[in-house]
Amino acid sequence: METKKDFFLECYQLGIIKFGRFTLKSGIESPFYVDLRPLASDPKILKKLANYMLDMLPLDNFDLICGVPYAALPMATAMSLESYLPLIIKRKEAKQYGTKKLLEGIYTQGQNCLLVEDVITSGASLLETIPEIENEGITVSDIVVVLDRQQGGKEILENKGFRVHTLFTISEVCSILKEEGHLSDDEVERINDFLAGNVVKFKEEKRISYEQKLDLCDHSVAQKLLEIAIEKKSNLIVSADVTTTQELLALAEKVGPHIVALKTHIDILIDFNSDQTILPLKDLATKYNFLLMEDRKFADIGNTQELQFAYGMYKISNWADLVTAQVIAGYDSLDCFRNVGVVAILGMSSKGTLTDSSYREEATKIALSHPNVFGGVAQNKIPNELLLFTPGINLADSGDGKGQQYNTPEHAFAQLETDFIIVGRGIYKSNDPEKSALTYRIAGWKAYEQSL
Ligand code: S5P
Repeated sequence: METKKDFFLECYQLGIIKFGRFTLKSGIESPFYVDLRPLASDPKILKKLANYMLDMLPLDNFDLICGVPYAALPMATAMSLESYLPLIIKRKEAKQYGTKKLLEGIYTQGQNCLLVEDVITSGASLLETIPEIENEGITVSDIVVVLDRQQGGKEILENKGFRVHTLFTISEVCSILKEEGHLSDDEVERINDFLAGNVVKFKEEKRISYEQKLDLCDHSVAQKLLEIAIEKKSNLIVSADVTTTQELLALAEKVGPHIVALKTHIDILIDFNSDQTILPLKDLATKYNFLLMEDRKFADIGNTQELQFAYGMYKISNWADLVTAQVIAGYDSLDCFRNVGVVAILGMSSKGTLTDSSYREEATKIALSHPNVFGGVAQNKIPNELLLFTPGINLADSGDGKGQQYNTPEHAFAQLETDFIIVGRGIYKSNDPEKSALTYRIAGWKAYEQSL
C-alpha cells in the first residue's frame, strides 16, 4: 500500500518544492520555494490528494467546501467530487457589475463551510478570506491545508479558534527529502535555521573561477573545456540521447553555439555509420567550438576497455575528446585511455545508487591520482583539482519516474560548486531545443557567476 511518504515523493516529482536561494515577496531570503499548482495538472495525484485531505476530517461537520483562490480551487473541487460536499466559489475581487457577490454557488445562512488552502505561511490570506465568507452568514470552523510552511500561520488561526488540519509540514517534507538524498545536511540546517526565524546565512565561501581552474588542472582536455567555457560564457553540456544520426546532427546544429561539449551515448544510435555520423558531427564540433564527450561509462578490466575504446564499430578513440569511465575495476583499468580525457563516475544521480560515501571516497582517490582522469561525475562536491560534471539537471521536473533525480543549475553551482551541468531531456525533448539550450546556458552561467 502507498504510504503518505510515497505520495509526497510522487508530488515532489512534479516540481512543487525547489531548494536554493529565493527572495520572497517580503524581501526575506528563503532557502526553499513552494508552489503546489502543478498538482492540479496531474489528475491522478489531485484525486489522491483530495482523498488524503478528506481522510483527516470528520466530514459530518460540514455543509459546504470552498478553496482559497486560486491554488486551492482545483483541490476543493476535487474534494467536493470525492466527498459530495457542495462546492462554493470565493472570488478574489467582487464583481464590478450584477450582484457584486464575493461568493458564488448555492448556500444558505448558517451552513458550515470547510475551507481548503494549499500552503499556509503567515495565515494572512486565510485571515482575509474567512471574514468574507462569514459576512455571508456562513460559519467556518475548520481549515484543511496541504503544506504548512511552519511560519506561524497555523498557530495564529488556532488561537482564533479555528481547527487547522495539515497534510504535510515543511520539516516532515525535508526529512523525507533528506532520507531520499535530495537534500544535503547543509541545506537541511539552513532550512531549520530559516524555520526558527533566523535570517539565513547563505554560504559566502567563494568557489574558484574557471580561470583559476585553468592554473590548477593540467590535462589538455580540461584546459580546452575551460577555455571554451570562458570564451562562450557557457558551462552547458547537452546530453544528446537520441537514437538516429539525423536527430543527433540536427540537435548538435541547434545547440552547438551554446555548449562546451556534446555528450553522446553513441551505442543507442540505430543507424550509426562512421562516415555519416562521426564526420559531420566532428565538423559541427569544429564549426561551433565544442568537444565530443562519449558517455560510455566503461566498467571492465583494462584489456576489455581498451578493445571497447579503440575497436568495434564505434572506434571511440578515433573521435571522442573525452569519455566517462567507472573506476570500479581499479586504477590500472584507466591506463588504456590515452589521447582522451577521462571523466570518472564518482557518484550517480539515480535513486538508490550504490555510490555511497565510502565508494565515492575511494573512487575520488583514483580519479585524483590517475593522469588520464581530469574530472568526475558526481552529485556532491569533489576536490578542486578535478572538474565536476553534474547530470540530473532540469528546470521543470524533479524526476523522470524511472529513478532519475533532478536539481536546478542553481543548486548544482551553489551547493556542489559544479563546473559543468549536463542536460538531456530538458533540452532535446523540449519543443525548441535551441531556445532551451540558451535558457540553460544563461541559467548555468548566472548560477556560476553567483557562486563566485
Ligand atoms: O549519474 C549520472 C551520470 C550520468 S553521465 N546520471 C546521469 O543521468 N547521467 C547521464 O546524464 C545519463 O546517462 C543521461 O545521458 C544524462 C541525463 O539525461 P536527462 O535526460 O535525465 O537530463
